[in-house]
Amino acid sequence: MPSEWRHSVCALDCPDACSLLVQVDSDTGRATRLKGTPEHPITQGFLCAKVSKYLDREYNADRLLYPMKRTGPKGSGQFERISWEQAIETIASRLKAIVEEHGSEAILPYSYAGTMGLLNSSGMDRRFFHRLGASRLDRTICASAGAAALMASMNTRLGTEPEQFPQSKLILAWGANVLTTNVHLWPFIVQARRNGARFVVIDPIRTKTASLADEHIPIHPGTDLALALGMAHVIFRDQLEDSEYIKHIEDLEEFRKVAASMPPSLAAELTGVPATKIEALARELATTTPAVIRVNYGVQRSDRGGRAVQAIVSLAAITGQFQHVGGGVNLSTSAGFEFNRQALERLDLQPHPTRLINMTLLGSALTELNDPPVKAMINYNSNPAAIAPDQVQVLRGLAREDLFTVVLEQFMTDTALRADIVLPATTFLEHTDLYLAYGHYYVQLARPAVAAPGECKSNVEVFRLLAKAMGFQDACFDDSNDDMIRQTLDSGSAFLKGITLEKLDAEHFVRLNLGAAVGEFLPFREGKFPTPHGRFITGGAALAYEPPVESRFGQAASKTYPLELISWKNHDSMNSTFGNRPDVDQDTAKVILHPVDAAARNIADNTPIRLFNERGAVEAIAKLDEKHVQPGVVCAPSVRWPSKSRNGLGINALTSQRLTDLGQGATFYSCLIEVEAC
Ligand SMILES: Nc1nc2c(c(=O)[nH]1)N[C@H]1C(S)=C(S)[C@@H](COP(=O)(O)OP(=O)(O)OC[C@H]3O[C@@H](n4cnc5c(=O)[nH]c(N)nc54)[C@H](O)[C@@H]3O)O[C@H]1N2
Ligand SMILES: Nc1nc2c(c(=O)[nH]1)N[C@H]1C(S)=C(S)[C@@H](COP(=O)(O)OP(=O)(O)OC[C@H]3O[C@@H](n4cnc5c(=O)[nH]c(N)nc54)[C@H](O)[C@@H]3O)O[C@H]1N2
Ligand code: SF4
Ligand SMILES: [Mo]
Repeated sequence: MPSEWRHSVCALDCPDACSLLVQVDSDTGRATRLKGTPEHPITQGFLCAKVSKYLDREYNADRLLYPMKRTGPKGSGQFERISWEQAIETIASRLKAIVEEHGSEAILPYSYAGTMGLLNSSGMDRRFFHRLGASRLDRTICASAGAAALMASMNTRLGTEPEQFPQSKLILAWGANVLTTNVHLWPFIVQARRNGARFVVIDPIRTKTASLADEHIPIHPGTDLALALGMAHVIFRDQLEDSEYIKHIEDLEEFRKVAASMPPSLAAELTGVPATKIEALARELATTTPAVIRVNYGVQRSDRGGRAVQAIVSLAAITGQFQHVGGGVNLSTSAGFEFNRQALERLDLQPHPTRLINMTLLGSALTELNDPPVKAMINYNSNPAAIAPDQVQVLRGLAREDLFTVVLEQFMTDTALRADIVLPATTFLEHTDLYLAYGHYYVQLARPAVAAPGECKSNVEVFRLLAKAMGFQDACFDDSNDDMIRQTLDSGSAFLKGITLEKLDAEHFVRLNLGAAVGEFLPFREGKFPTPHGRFITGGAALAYEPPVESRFGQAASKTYPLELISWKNHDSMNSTFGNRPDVDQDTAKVILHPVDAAARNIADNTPIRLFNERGAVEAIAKLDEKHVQPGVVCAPSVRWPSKSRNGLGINALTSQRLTDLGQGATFYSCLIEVEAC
């Protein structure tokens, strides 16, 4: 049968932002195969396990195909099909009535990175909500602590190019499960190891990444700040800092002082990492060039997570690693994409300044907020019923009969199940979008590779329709996708010079103009941080260590809830996306316990257990494994669909709305629980 290969871009929330090739049957227009683009320097022709199977999701019988309205009680799953005209008209008239009675800030958008495409995640939607004067959403659920840390220290978020990793002699994966969450970095690490690099993983869990490393250093959850300070202590004590490069540090003396208060013996007590190991790792980092730290978001999902990231980045600064190709730190590359956000998002359309609501605090926002209360929530690119912390409270909020909830979705998620109006959404294979990446420096464009099924519409189209129905006359609501892409690329930034829509259409992916050849981008070689004085800021006294509230040494430590829960990323899915798949469900139903903790509770392998604390309880199947976790730590592959869980609640029934020290982020990985057989 005749077929052709079309280009696309994986839109999932992943640093790799892969370039895809979609084989499409010319007769039927149906996609028949997916593969990674061989020529893309990061994708290198392969896809991760979950997206290799994406066509199962694309053509799944459970895809939402038509607009629907609720006919039974909230959450009952009783819906009837309606037309798009009816749906848009119902939404617009409800929103108008809410604005009239409670003011526009009673309307809350809720979205995250279900798609990373700019037009569909921060384009027409932002214009619509800004023009409406809705509350703004502070998008803190994932990366805000780490992002705030980079901003505090460097006032930008640039990271070592993946292409430089083969030159490294020491690679630290610090709270980074590379093989699961960032698999396209792996081949570069393999190359580095062939060239003699040592690969060390710092992680409370013995992940697959950790088990394949030269060394795995297990650490107590949330204690990375203490480890980083302990290492800095050794480096300063033994005068191993880079005496030239430290001139580029603004608050060096303050950093010395705070490090002096964390001798390796104390760091060892707090982190569970032996003092000899802390000494050795510190010396290795200081005396190996180039060394690179791949720190990932695992580190910052804890009370002290922001400052931990700042202290880790400071280690790279005092050891001068930013000077060398193959050195430095990689948390995110996103600041390289200096798009014209103002033109894309149009904050200026706001009729008046509006309040900011932290998405991590959704449970409180829906149940406690007043003046005005949230009366309407429009949800897209996110599944808060599964992914937001303090799930019992979130579900209580979503159950409010007086809350008008609209959900734009591809599947009947737990959030969609609780909607008043459900709108069927396109997938990334079906719409146009522009992509940045947070794990590399290539801008990408995707055009629809296949037709949208049923009556699915893109978020851009839906918000365009809603704007019209609300009577918004502004010309920006008539912009085509291409208009929006042109506006976004037109920022005057040197990094984007020459990168046009036409070029992207012809080439699909284009490297940013970083002013350096591939693999040679060293923005901080001579300091020159974009901070007020051009110097790096460690944070100094603000880095003083305190244990996370919910941890073995924290304020909330108790005999009632003695176990530390980490609900990390599942290898085979993407947050709650793919939650529709039965096989994902079986994998995520298992929770890993250390045999010592299990024995103390009479829990046998492969038996049902109940995990609980004062916020909620979750049922799962115990998997005993003395290799994966240390005693005292419980590990749950994170967010499954609550409706598919044993007792209708997911792991986030246990996590709290406590926020991080920087960036007001979520503290998913600082969570105390107890476990019992059931
Ligand atoms: N397969 C897959 N890939 C994904 C995702 C997914 O759900 N599945 N999600 C995507 C998203 S949204 C994101 S944000 C990224 C996240 O990517 P990562 O940050 O790499 O993923 P996490 O699993 O959150 O955390 C990484 C590691 O940190 C460890 N960790 C937890 N607490 C601590 C701690 O206190 N200290 C240290 N040192 N380590 C700790 C965890 O055990 C885990 O192995 O991955 C993206 N990629
Ligand atoms: N316990 C625990 N909780 C966590 C985490 C954890 O590790 N542990 N991780 C946290 C992190 S890092 C993150 S980023 C969040 C992720 O939270 P979310 O951003 O909510 O991610 P997903 O669960 O993947 O849900 C994305 C939804 O968007 C939908 N979608 C995809 N593309 C489109 C589109 O084009 N249009 C529309 N309308 N919908 C679309 C998908 O069908 C999917 O249901 O979860 C957080 N929650
Ligand atoms: S999820 Fe990540 S690794 Fe998998 S195809 Fe998408 S961008 Fe690539
Ligand atoms: Mo995330």
